[in-house]
Amino acid sequence: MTGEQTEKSAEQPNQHHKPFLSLLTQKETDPLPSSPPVWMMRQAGRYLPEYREVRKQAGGFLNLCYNPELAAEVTIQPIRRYGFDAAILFSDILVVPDALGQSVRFETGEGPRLDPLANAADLARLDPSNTDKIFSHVYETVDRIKSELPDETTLIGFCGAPFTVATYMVAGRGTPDQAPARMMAYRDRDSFQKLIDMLVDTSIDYLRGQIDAGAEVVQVFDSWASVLSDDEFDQWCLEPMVRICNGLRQYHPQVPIIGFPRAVGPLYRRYVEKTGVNAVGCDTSLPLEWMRDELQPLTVVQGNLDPILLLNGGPQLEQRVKRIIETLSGGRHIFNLGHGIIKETPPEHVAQLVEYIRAAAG
Ligand code: 1CP
Repeated sequence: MTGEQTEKSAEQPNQHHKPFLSLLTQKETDPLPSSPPVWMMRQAGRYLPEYREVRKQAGGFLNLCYNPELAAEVTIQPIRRYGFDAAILFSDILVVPDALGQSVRFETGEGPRLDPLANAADLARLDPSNTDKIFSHVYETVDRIKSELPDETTLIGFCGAPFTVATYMVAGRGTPDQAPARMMAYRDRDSFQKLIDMLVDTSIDYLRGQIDAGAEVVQVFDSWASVLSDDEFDQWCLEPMVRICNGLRQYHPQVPIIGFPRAVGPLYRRYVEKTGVNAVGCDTSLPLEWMRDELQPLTVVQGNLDPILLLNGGPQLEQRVKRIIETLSGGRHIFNLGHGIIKETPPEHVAQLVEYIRAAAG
């Protein structure tokens, strides 16, 4: 055995027990698993009665995010129920602005609220030097999850991509088209660039901390990338993601990175080529044949079942699961939704989905 092989097996114990991690780290020519590994975006959440129970106990949503015992519990709930191949850390992308000093509130029945960032003076009040006070709760959660998770389950850490996080920081809330951040990017390019740069550096630190605490894969959510023109996409989404990937790989070259530039259509290809992400999250609108022909030769594809179809259930769900698996089974594929699970989804539909996936692959 060569020195290199010895080192690799010492670094990655149990990897052969972890179908999700194996798929992300194997060579393109290695044999494929008999069925695609599966997990679901927002798999821990309000559609599960056991989540709602813990959420009540925790008080506010951020209290849940910063309580390692409870956050670990809700992370593991969907694994117990469904045996997904991966668990995703329970937290939120808005922990980052909270850690930078732009405090975040979640009001009941409404989305997140922050004091909007309007100009250079607001930006100057952010403090990137003191984020560990908040991040350490998350790292403790990761450590706890790791000790409680079954050996075969991979733990995913995550953060929001700089542009998506910036849209909430500038508007102070979710909006239908995230116009406030797009306006700031045109009107005060220097300030917006400073904000993105701060988020790039903080995201690298934060993901690095999650990996040091035990995350085995990371996903970067760019849920709002699709509101930008192609040139703006290059500047605010692509280039920052290249810096995050390069920055992280300096410390953790072996840890797979999944990018999710939601709904960017043909720009997906450029994103994969330029960032070198180990897998790409595909939204529901991306044609399966296009994913197969344009993306799968370059990277692992993840997706892309319509969350509304999962909410609906029934024979159409089964047919679509079959078609997704048949179309993508010639290459590397992780089964997932095209976006987060909807909170009204009956938990039985999710159990059925997992059955369909395993049956479709035979
Ligand atoms: O009341 C509650 O319990 C709050 C609902 C909730 C949950 C369950 C929020 C508020 N965040 C989360 C958890 C969460 N958020 C996870 C946990 C892990 C898992 O997937 O199981 C993750 C990965 C996120 C990521 C996230 N938060 C994104 C990116 C992914 C996506 O869905 O596009 C975004 C945009 C957010 C912001 C956010 N947090 C919460 C809400 C309701 C929103 C959207 C706000 C809006 O745009 O109006």
